[in-house]
Amino acid sequence: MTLTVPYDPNNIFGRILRGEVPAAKVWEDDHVLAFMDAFPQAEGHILVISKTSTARTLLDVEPDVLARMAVATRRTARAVVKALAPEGFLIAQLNGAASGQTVFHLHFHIIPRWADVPMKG
Ligand code: DGP
Repeated sequence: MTLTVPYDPNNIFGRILRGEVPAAKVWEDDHVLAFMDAFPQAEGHILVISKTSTARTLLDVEPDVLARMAVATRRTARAVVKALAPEGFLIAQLNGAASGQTVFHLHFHIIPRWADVPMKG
């Protein structure tokens, strides 16, 4: 996979980080922000992003940033499991337009799952 698109600071997550676009924040520290997905595929769908990195995909993220994101993703998933008691949860992370990625600021999806509830869109 070739990354041909430079990081665009005006991508929607960059705008959320600068406070230009509102978001329903669920957890943050100095490095990572977790917030509700505006187009949820299931109840409790959350996105986890780095506040400091301009990585677009898993391939260009710095290892220390990736580690912080992974820990924050697990922390947030634990909170979602406690709050919503799903039967499972899906961690998704898309790389490149061909995979369906639409926002080129690296992010992890946390999507609660119930066996008898199909995922939306
Ligand atoms: P992806 O397809 O992996 O690039 O996921 C991008 C996600 O971002 C998608 O699930 C919808 C979400 N999204 C797009 N615009 C906004 C927005 O303005 N606010 C929030 N909270 N989420 C958004």
